[in-house]
Amino acid sequence: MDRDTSKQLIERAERSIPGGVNSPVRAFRGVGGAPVFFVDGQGAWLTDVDGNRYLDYVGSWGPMLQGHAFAPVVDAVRASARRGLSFGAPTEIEVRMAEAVIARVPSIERVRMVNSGTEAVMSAIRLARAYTGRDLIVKFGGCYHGHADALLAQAGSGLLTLGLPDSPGVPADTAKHTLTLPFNDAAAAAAAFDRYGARIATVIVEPVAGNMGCIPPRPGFLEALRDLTRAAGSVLIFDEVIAGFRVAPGGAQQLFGVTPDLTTLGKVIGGGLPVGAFGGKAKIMDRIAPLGDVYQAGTLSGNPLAMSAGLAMLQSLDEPFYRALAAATQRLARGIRDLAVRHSIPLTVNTVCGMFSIFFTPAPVTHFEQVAAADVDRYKRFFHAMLDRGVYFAPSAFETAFVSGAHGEGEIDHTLAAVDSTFREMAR
Ligand code: KE4
Repeated sequence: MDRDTSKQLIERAERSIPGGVNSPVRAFRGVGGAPVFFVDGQGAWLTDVDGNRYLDYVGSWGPMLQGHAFAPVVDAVRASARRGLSFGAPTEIEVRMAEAVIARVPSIERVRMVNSGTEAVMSAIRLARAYTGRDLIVKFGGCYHGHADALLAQAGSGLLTLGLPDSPGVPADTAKHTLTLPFNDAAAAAAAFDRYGARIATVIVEPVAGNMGCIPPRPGFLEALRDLTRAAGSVLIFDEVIAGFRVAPGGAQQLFGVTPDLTTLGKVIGGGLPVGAFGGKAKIMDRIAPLGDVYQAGTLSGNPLAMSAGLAMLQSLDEPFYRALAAATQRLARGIRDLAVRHSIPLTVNTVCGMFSIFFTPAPVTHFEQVAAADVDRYKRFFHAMLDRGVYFAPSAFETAFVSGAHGEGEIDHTLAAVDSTFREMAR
């Protein structure tokens, strides 16, 4: 495939944007080669600046649950834009959007709109610390919650040693309030509460991990976090920026039947426009300004244009949609597993409704150490071979692939034919 225009564009972009991209993962550093510049998306398909077409499994990292240029969203945005884009004042559509979120997510009684998942998480953490009067937060290795300082902390030297900065610019004084534990390890969480319980403000978890590839919660893990936080008076935050509205109408908390105190949302909720949200029990959320004393604000939070996109997206999602999404994803995963056996390529495919990941390892993948043991070089070969066959997976072995409502039988067949050809090449 000729991608010369993309190659020219990244060289030009690097002269004005750090790394030539506005978010690091887009730079293809995880797979090598030059990133592809896209110019158009329709349904499950993308077209790059050289006119090449690709079947898209990135979906803008999750938002494009109904595929690209989804007509109800595009039409809603057009109609809204004609009446002005943002007023910095209350609008009725913000109320309708809040009501739509509350109607869908079991634990949310009050919700505040923001402009990104990072902002949602940053705000929820501040609220949980204020509500409990505590500073310590618990997160899990391999989970990503945006780039707020408090969440850019890595595990200390020992399992229960407090955090170290995970990026320059994050003060040690900030990172030391963050404890990072192994995902899916209820015993480690219990040990942390034994040692720090009364100091723990909140536990934040991706109820379905999506930032180390797709990893479902082990049976009992989320329930253990719910019991531990309730007993210690800590706030349980489900970061559903990926899982929210993707794995079930009410997100992972509905799918797995565990109710958090706060939930953070993003991606799907904006239908492709910049929207994040945090919400939960009224007794906690009512601490947020101006009703309460915990400050949080945003110039474009809840702007009518983004709300029109998000509301049109949410209104398009019903039970039959999720059944079809899960069925398409399962058919694709079964096909990939069968082809891997035919071509003697050891791999594991994890799926949760419309999200899946391929790990080039024969072992089950339930936590980060097993992800790290997978063959990343094989993923890189897979990525580029599929890209050359017109199928666009995440340019990183540590991300999740997304199926959309626009991935029909033909798209799944096209993908499996490309996988067959790719595995045949890889097996040589
Ligand atoms: P944003 O600030 O990027 O909107 O959201 C941060 C965030 C929070 N929580 C979870 C569970 C997330 O997955 C994310 C963002 N996800 C990454 C990749 N999975 C977005 C892609 C990127 O960083 O460019």
